[in-house]
Amino acid sequence: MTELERKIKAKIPGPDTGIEVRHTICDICSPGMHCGINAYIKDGKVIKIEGIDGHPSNDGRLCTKGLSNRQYIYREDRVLTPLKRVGKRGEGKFEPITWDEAYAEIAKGLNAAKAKYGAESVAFYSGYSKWYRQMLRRLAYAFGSPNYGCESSACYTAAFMAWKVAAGEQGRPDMANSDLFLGWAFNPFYSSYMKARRAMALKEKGLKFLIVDTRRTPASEKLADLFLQPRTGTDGALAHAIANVLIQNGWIDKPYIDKYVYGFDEYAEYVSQFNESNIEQLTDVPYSQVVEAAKLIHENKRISCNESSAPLCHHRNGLQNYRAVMALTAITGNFDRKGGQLLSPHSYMHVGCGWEAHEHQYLYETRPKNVKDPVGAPRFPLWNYLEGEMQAMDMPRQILEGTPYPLRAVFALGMNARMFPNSGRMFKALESLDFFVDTDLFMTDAAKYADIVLPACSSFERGEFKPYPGGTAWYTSPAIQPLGQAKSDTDIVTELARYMDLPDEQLKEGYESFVQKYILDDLGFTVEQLKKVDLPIPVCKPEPHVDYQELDKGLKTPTGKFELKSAIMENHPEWGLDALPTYKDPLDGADPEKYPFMFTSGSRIPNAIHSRLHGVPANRSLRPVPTADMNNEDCEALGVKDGDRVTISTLRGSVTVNVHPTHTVPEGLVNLYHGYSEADANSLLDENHLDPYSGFPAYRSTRCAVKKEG
Ligand SMILES: Nc1nc2c(c(=O)[nH]1)N[C@H]1C(S)=C(S)[C@@H](COP(=O)(O)OP(=O)(O)OC[C@H]3O[C@@H](n4cnc5c(=O)[nH]c(N)nc54)[C@H](O)[C@@H]3O)O[C@H]1N2
Ligand SMILES: Nc1nc2c(c(=O)[nH]1)N[C@H]1C(S)=C(S)[C@@H](COP(=O)(O)OP(=O)(O)OC[C@H]3O[C@@H](n4cnc5c(=O)[nH]c(N)nc54)[C@H](O)[C@@H]3O)O[C@H]1N2
Ligand SMILES: [Mo]
Repeated sequence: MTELERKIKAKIPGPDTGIEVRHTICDICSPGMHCGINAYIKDGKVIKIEGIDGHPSNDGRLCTKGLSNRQYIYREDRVLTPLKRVGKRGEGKFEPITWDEAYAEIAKGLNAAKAKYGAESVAFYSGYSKWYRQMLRRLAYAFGSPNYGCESSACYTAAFMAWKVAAGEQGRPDMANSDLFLGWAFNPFYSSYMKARRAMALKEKGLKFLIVDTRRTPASEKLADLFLQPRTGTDGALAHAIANVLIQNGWIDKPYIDKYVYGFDEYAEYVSQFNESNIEQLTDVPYSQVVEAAKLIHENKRISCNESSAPLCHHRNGLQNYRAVMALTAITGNFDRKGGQLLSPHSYMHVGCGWEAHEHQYLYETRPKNVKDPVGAPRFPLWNYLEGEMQAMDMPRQILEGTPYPLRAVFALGMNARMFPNSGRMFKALESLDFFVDTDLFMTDAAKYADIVLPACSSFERGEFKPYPGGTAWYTSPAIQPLGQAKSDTDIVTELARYMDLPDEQLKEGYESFVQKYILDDLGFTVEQLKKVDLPIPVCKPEPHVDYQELDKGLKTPTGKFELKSAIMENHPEWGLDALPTYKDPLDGADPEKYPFMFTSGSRIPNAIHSRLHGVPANRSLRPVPTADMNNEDCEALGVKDGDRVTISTLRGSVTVNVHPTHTVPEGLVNLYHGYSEADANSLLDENHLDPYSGFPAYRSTRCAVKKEG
C-alpha cells in the first residue's frame, strides 16, 4: 500500500487525499440539541463523521443516534425524485416526475379540495422534524386553511400547556444552581446523552436527585438519592401525596405562596385526599417513601423539576399529572428563583437563547380570520385556546367521519402514520383522502399512500439557522449536494407558494428572509455574517436572572400569579375541565380479568428514534427484533425465556414480539418500543383514549394480555 493509499484508508483530510472536512449538524433528534458534526467528504460523499470539538451542544461527542448519520442519509430507501402514484394506495408503485409536474399536480389536487369543500378541508401536517415548521404553518394560512398541525400534538406541547396554564410561559429548570432535582420520568441516558453527562457532572458537585420512574433505569441507578417507582400514569396522585406531607408539616414557603400563588387553599384541601390511607393502593409507592421524598424536598432549598416532553403527558390524565409535579416547585417558593424554575425568553423553536425574537409574529400574523376552527377544537378546547392549531390526533377521525366539516386533502412534510394511536385507522384515513402529498427522505409506509411523494434532503444537504442556549447561533451551509433531486423542505414550501401564487409575499421570499427579518434583525447580525463563520458564535449575552422579577412584574396568567388553580379553566366552565390539577385513574376500560397486564410503549432506547433508525443497518443490528420487556417473575409464570415469542393483545389489536425478562420493569408491566413496521405498538392503542386537556394519546397506559407463542 502506498503512503497515499494508507492516508486515504485512514481518512486523513488534505489536498493529496482529496478528503475535506465540512461542518454540519445532526438533525436526528430535537432542536434542543442539534449537535455539531465534522463531515469528512471525498468525491462528494460523506465517508466519516465525528463530533465538533467545542460545539455548545456536544463538544466533540456523538450519541448512538448521531453516529448513525452516515448510514441514515444513505439509507437504501431514500426518495431521489418527485414521484407520482401509479398503483393503489399503499402498494408503493410510483413513477418519477419533474418538480414542475409535481407542483402542478399539487396545485391541482389542493385547489380541487378547496373548490369543492373549502380551504379548511386541506390540512398541512409536519412529522417530527421542526426546522421548517414556521413556513409550513404560513403555507397553510396563505392557502386559507386554519389546519396546520404536527407531531407536537403528541409530544412536548402538553407540558408546555401545563406551564402556560400555571405560569403563562415555559418554566425551565435552573439545574446548575439547584440543590435538588425532581427527575420525574427522567432518563436522559437513553433519550439525551448530553443531558445525562450534565446531570452526572452536577451530581459530582453535590446536586441531589429524586428519580421517579415506572422502571429501573441508568438514572435510577446512577443519579438517584431517592428512587420512587409508581405504577404507570399515577404520578399526579404521588405528587399530591408528597405535597400533602409538605403542607401538613409546614415545609412550604408561606410568604411566597401568599404573595405569588393563586388557588393555594383549594389546592391544599384537594391534595389532603392523597395520604397514608390510599397512596400505596393508588400508586404502588409505600407511604414511608412519600414521607422520605417530602423530607428530601424540605432539606434542600433550591429545587427544580424536569420538562417532561413525553412520558408524564402520554396518559389520559397526563397534563394534570404534570401540573401536580410542577406545583411542588411553586409551593416551595422555587418558581422564578435561582436554582428553581426560571422563565427564559423564547428565542426560536422553543430554544431560549437569551434574546426575544419575533418568531411568534411570523407564525401568527397571517392567520386567516373568519375561518372554521381547526381540527380537534371542539374536542380539545384548552388545546385550541392555548395553541390555536390543529390537534392532529383528531385528524384521522375527522377525515373518516367528515364532521364538523370534511377534511379531504393532506399536504405533509414527514408523515408517520404509525405515530397515531390505532395506527391502522390512520392508514385507512389516508387511503380515503381525495389527495395526499408526503415529503420525506425515505419511502415510508405512509408515503406509499400518497398521490405525490416529494424528496426531502437531510441536514447534511441543506443550510439552516440554529441558535443555542447561552446566546450562540449558527447558520450552516450544505456539506454535500442534495442526493438525486432532493430539496430542502423550506425550498419546497417557498417554491410551492410561488407556483400557486399564494397571497403571502414574505413566505415567497423564502427561509433566509424569514430568519433575517424576524429572528436576526434585532440582534444586529446578518445571515451572511453567520454563514461565513460556519460555526456557532456568540450573538448575545443573556441577562442574569433576578429572583422574583417576573412574579413582581406579573406572570402572563389571568391573575398574574402562579396558578395552582387555573383561572383560564375557571373562566371556561363549558369546557368541563377541572381548574385544580385533579387526579384521575389513567387506565382504559378493558376488563382487568382478561387484560391483566399494563402496557407502556415508547420509553427510549439508545439505538432508535421513532420510525427512522430501525431501517439503519448498524442501529438495527443492536436490537434486530422488536422486543418487549417483562418482569422476571411474570416471565416465569408465563413460562417464557429470553428471546421467546409472545403475543401482546389489547381491545384494539395484537402484536407478536420477542420477550426479554428483566428486573427493570415491575411485575404487571409490559414495555415495548414503538416505530417498528412489523410490530407496531400503536396498533394496540385506542384512538379515543386521549387526554381531554391536551388531546395527547395514552401511549403509556393501556391494559393488555400476554400469551406465549408456540
Ligand atoms: N407508542 C408510542 N408512540 C409514540 C411515542 C411514544 O413514546 N410511544 N412518542 C411520541 C413522540 S414523543 C413523538 S415526538 C412522535 C414522533 O413523531 P414521528 O413524526 O412519528 O417521528 P419520526 O418517525 O422520527 O419522523 C417522521 C417522519 O419524518 C421524516 N423526516 C425526517 N427528517 C425529515 C426532514 O428533514 N424533512 C422531511 N420532510 N421529513 C423528514 C422521517 O423520515 C419520518 O418518516 O412519536 C410519538 N409516538
Ligand atoms: N434514543 C432516543 N432518544 C430520543 C428519542 C427516541 O426515540 N430515541 N425521542 C426523542 C423525543 S421525541 C422525546 S419526546 C424525548 C423523550 O425523552 P424522555 O422523556 O427521556 O423519554 P422516555 O425514555 O420515554 O421517558 C423517560 C422515562 O420515563 C419513564 N416513564 C414512562 N412512563 C412513566 C410514568 O407514567 N411515570 C413515570 N414517573 N415515569 C414514566 C420511562 O420508564 C423512562 O425511563 O426523547 C428524545 N430522544
Ligand atoms: Mo417527542
